[in-house]
Amino acid sequence: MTGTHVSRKHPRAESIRIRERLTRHIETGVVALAGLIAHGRGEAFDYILGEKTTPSARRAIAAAAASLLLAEHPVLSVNGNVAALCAEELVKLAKASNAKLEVNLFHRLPGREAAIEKLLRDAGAEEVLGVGDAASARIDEVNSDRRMVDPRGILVADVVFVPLEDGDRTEALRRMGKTVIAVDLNPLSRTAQLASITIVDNIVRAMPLLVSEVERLRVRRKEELRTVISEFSNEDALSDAMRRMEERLHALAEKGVYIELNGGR
Ligand code: PTJ
Repeated sequence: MTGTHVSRKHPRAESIRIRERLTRHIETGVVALAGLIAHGRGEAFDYILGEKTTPSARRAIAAAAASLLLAEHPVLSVNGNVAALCAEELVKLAKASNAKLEVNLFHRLPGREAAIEKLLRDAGAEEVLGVGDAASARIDEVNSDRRMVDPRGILVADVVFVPLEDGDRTEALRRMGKTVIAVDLNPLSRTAQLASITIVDNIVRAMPLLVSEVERLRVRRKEELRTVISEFSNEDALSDAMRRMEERLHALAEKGVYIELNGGR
């Protein structure tokens, strides 16, 4: 895999570093080509959002942490993009919330599941569900390879974490009575709209915050966790995200040019 050639002084160094990580993982088979397109869509929304975690996303993170902690069978569904960007955080989250990690792909191409499993094991995972024949159960309502699930994982889960998801499965999982936690920078996506809890934030910012929140709430009584969840409204969270984008664009439009020649962004 090739290394980076971008100077740290580049005003968009972090964004380029993330892109490079994804493109490197095209070579390893972890990331699907469509994953690059998906990332580009996410980046565009992040640009409008201001590339910061909003107070409303923090409330969604708290509700997500409480749901994972109250779950009997929490499962973290892992796709190529999320594995490439956050393997270590996924393992930390699984350990902190006692959740299982399951590889579940939209594009189940030869070798991809094994490549993702390796990445997760290298990051410290002891068990990875959903690889190869282990994904022997089917959710018939799902119209993609994502219908293949592990009978020890997503099939029996009561809470499923589905970062960077395509809408079809979220709807099917909700219909099955499961709590679905999504991370999606696009508040208009079907996933964002249909999930029980949507964290409108970049996965690279949201994951460390979610791990810390699970660690912080772990010692709380179940009653307190239930209150955190009942005080959260996904409708309000999505409205907040859209309002934030609208207000930011409005403020920037008033200014016109907002990038200065001497280094401002
Ligand atoms: O690895 P696979 O085969 O399971 O495929 C994974 C992708 C992501 C390609 C697949 O699930 C897909 O096609 O997803 P979509 O339908 O493009 O949806 C992905 C959503 O994630 C979009 O709404 C993007 O805005 C959002 N997104 C992309 N990058 C990020 C993001 N949200 C948060 N953080 C990101 N870094």
